[in-house]
Amino acid sequence: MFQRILVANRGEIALRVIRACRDLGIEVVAVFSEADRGAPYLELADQAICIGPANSAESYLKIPRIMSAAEVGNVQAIHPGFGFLSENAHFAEVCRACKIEFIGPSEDAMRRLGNKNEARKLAVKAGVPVVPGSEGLITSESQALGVAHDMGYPVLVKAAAGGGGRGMRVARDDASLKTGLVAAQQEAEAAFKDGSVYIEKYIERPRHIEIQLLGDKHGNFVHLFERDCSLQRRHQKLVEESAATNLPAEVRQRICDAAVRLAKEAGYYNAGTCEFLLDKDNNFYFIEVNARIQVEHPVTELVTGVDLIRQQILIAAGEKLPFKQKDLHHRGHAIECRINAEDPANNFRATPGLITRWQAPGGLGVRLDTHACQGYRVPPNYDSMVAKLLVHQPTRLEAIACMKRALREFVIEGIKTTIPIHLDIMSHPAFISGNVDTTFIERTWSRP
Ligand code: MV4
Repeated sequence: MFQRILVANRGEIALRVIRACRDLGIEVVAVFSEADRGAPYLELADQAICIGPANSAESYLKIPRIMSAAEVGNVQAIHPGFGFLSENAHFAEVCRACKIEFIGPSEDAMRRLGNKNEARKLAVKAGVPVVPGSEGLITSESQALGVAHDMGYPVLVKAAAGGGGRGMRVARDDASLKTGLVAAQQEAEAAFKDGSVYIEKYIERPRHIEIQLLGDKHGNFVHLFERDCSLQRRHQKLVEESAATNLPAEVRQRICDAAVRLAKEAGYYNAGTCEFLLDKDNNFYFIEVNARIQVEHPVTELVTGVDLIRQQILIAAGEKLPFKQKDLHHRGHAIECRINAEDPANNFRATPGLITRWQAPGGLGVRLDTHACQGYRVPPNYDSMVAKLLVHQPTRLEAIACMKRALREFVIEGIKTTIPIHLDIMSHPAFISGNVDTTFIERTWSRP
């Protein structure tokens, strides 16, 4: 087992990993940029090392700086958290070259799954349903038109290297396909230095269902059920929950089985998530794999009782999964609201600054994952998430009621936050009935 781990991240997830290490009796080294110097969570690490300026390209994303800190800190493993270097196969490769364990999947699995067209091919091979689409990459306009005419409009042009909705264009006719193809290619080239695209049938108003997976290095896999992450705005998730509402047990079982098949086919290990679109007829289609721990992992921790970060560390150390599929049970209902330093009344403009008052909610079934507190200054340089508020209750309606209570208890002053829109969402009839999809937020809270 590792004696000492470095956390190559910041904020809430850095604190989450620090805690998991403490629980395991593992020493932990934190890193910080100038913008995070003096942040309270750094005091919970055994050592904290400055890795550069506020700009993440010069600190949290700078591999030589992280590796130097790992050397100075004398660690045997690095946990990358999410974002930053978490899905960077080259970083994993550098870790291996330095004989430091990367706490995540193999470089090989990351490379193959990082390309969505490759991941799609792997899914087909594993017998996992994918959205009908082009067989491989699109190399010409005439080919694109041919695929679209065969499938029928609307179609979606997607960047193979894409993610987070970048390099995607919907086309509803030949004209918009021609312009969308070029636009998607250019956007992908600029964002990922890889302009390759493919085409899928466009699924209107899908739900976003994802399956949490764990695999060890001995070929054992389990799923930890689903999360419904349909409530998002501009590809930023706002609310996640488990179980997914109105999802027939038989469909749920088939999605979970499909996700495990894909993980096996990919030779995957550590934590990962398989993303699916669910159409209005409950057909599901694989879209991509997230080869990292995700922001919303605590939703799954609440309903399964499994500490996912602890499992990540144990898997990286070569241990076998301590449970089998039949040992895992889904209990109750969990909801997560992401509390961001953003003003929902002002087009979600970022609102960094000093938190002058912070009164955290609590009580049975309430979990708050945060690195912030009264007197903490939210830096303007990073993601605006300041807390994840979660509830776990026997039923969905009880969870919604508890979330409303917790949101009302939560006092944050000095900065505007997304708490008000979460209260509106929790009170919205469409949300309460589970009648939502990935377009709900933008349809309901669009600017006049
Ligand atoms: C789609 C789609 C509809 N049809 N693919 C968005 C980012 C990437 N993860 C995949 N995405 C989508 N792919 C087809 N064939 C709609 C989306 C989509 C979406 C997916 C999940 C969560 C939120 C979304 C918001 C807008 C579009």
